[in-house]
Amino acid sequence: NIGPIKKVSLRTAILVIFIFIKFNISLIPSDSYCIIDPIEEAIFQNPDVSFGGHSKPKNCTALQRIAIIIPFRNRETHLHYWLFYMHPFLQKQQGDYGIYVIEQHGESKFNRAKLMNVGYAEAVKDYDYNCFIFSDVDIIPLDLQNLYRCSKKPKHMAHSLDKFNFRLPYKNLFGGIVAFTKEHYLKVNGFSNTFWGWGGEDDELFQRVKAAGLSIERASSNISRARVFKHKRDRGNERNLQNVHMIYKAKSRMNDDGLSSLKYTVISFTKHRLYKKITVDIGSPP
Ligand code: BGN
Repeated sequence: NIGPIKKVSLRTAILVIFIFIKFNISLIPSDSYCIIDPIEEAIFQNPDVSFGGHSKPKNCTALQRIAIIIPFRNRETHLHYWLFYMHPFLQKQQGDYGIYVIEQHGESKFNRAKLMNVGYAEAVKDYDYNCFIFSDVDIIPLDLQNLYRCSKKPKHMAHSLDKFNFRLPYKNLFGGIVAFTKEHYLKVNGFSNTFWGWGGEDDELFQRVKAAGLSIERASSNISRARVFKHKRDRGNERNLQNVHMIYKAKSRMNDDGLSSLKYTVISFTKHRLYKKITVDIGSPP
């Protein structure tokens, strides 16, 4: 049996709680817990990453020195989320790694594969890397057991994607994230430089691997589960079906089209807190 005063204060308390919930009012100042931009949070949470985006284990010497190459244009938000998620992930894996964001300058059609080659060429000048991981900016691994390392064979690291219901859509898929030792990347002469627009360059790389007498490996599909950030098709990266005919000519083309024929001009090379960004002019389709 509660008295009339207690009844009134109980009603007031319920009313106040109702108003707070209804109008989304909080007593905590909003910017004390909101992430305004994940890059700020990523910088704050990764003090051990050196300026320019390099990190290595403190108490041991890693056998692999890993360059992570990300082809890029107009995807700042994705990059910030990628860095936010991946720096802690790579440090937990005790990687000796550096992040290279290779930005295509200008408006001509996007050439993902050529940007990968530029990333390789620039990274080897920067540090004694012996492993190269070529990754899209919008793919995040979901399992820490998916090791960002090179193997004895070129490795496909993104074959179990949420956008394909975690199934391999076709047997030869070799897109998203792949890892090559220096020796193997040189052996296949890198990617082709001639795939402008979306699609096929990864299929052609798979054919290069085969033509070089190598085969690929994949981790078990539950370990390599990965998430792809949703996005619309980028302007300047429309599907290019003219590329299709080149895929199966990889064997005859690979010695003349790739690292050995790579030409580009560096527009800028900027060290950011958590990565290096190299903006390059890679020309335009013929
Ligand atoms: C394929 C693309 C790949 C891409 C995968 C997954 C082509 C070549 C013409 C058939 N291949 O269709 O580049 O990684 O889809 O999205 O477009």
